[in-house]
Amino acid sequence: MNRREFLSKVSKAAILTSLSQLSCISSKIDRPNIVLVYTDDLGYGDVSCYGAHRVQTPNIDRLAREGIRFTSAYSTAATCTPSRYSLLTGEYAWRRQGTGIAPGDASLIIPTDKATLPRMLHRAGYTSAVIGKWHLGLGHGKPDWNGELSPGPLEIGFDYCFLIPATGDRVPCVYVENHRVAGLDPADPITVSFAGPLAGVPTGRNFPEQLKVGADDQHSDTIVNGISRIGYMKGGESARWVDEDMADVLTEKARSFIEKNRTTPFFLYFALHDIHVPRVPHPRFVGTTDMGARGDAIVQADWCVGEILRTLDTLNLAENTIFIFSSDNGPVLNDGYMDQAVERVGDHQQTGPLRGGKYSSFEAGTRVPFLLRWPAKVEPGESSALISQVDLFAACATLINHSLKPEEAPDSIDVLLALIGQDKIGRAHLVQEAAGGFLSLRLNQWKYIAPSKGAKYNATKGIETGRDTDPQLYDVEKDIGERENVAAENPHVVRQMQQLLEDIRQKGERFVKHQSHIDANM
Ligand code: NG6
Ligand code: CA
Repeated sequence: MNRREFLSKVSKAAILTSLSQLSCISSKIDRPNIVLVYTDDLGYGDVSCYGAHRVQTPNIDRLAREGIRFTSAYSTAATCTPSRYSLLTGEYAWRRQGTGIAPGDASLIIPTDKATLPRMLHRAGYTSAVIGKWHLGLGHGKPDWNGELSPGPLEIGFDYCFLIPATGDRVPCVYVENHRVAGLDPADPITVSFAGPLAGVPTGRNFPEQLKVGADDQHSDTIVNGISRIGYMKGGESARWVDEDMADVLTEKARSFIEKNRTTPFFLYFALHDIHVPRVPHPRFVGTTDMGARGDAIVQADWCVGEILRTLDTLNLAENTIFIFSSDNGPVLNDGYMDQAVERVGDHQQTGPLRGGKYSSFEAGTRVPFLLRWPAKVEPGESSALISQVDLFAACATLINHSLKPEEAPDSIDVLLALIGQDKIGRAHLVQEAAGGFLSLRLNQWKYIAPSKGAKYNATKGIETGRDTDPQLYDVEKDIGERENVAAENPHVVRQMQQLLEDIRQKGERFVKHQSHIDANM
């Protein structure tokens, strides 16, 4: 039975049974801990439980074995900032200006009075932390790297943060702990510039012989730890991170947060740097694959997952902890550094069977690995339910018995039953955002890509953008690789999807009538 037939057969009785099961679930559970390990740029085919064979990811695979492996789960966007914005607010990022890839000196993008997932959980008694990559801006105006970095995560509801402020490839290359740059010596203040070079500071452009890894022009500004970055910085020597130690530093912070908060319900948003560029894994992971730094960074990410699993086991917390593993967008091999990712990829399929990649409108931009383990409630298995990361907000609301107000999380659908394996359908539809804000829509077996101008292929990244001046329609159930555009044969489907996308632009997904049928007469 395909998705459409199934939907038409779902009876009222079945829905009622699910609802009563759910109320039974929420009455019996004591608020479970929630751990979200969010990898960066990890593709659908990059881990062994999704088909990779040139890299082994035993810890991530353990989550798949002991939990549910989702095959139709999506980030809301094909780049980092908008995906993270949606995850934390329950709102599609394209509704808000300024949510594209954030510059290294962006101010906080999430308004402090907005409903957020950590704030909702905080009100329900959770202690929450974001550890790792932030990339949602800090402060009002330009961040004051030598002073109070506020507002930031703590002003949108987190209780603790330890951050890579933007990305590993952007300055300033320092960690931020709560409101301050960690380990900063006031006698050696930080200067940051994205406008132009700083006098006396070597860049990759001028001193290529100082580099551990070659880079393209955009990544050829200030050299920190032998790696040139986007942007210029000076000072702050004692606070600078060492890329090779980043996974260890972040994992230790995550472990200690869990240990400290073992007796209260906690929400840990652990946003790994891996496998974003620059890929500079610790020497103990170098050479663990034959794919170069990108493969070795996947092994390192798997190690991070293993450490968190081990911590939960040791503290006897695993049983009532919801452990979610996913990625913020799809994969890219060449994202600015000459780290052999392209040369050594061989037959590894970072996108699995999907077309496109990071930045793209095609499926590989946003369809990502998604695993959920919750030993107390969830039977292991596999699910093709359609879910989006924007849904975690509404699902968590149900979990803690919070009813969403109309202005809260407008695009978040309560897919809790799908997440725990009791509903195989999930959402009826979802919107996908490619780099540049181009939108696509999934509905049943269909994927509609709205027409747009621009290059179809990004030669530097080696990725098909998915752009076309004609509408594109793919039947991703029969044609997961989006090879055959069937828009011309199905004009009524295209019309209906255009209309639905327009409706969703006007109002949040929660307020749009869920359409699970294509009307042949439209
Ligand atoms: C791009 C960078 C890329 C990466 C990306 C953000 C250039 C040419 N490319 O602008 O290297 O940093 O931003 O990636 O500057 S993301 O995963 O955080 O969205
Ligand atoms: Ca990313």
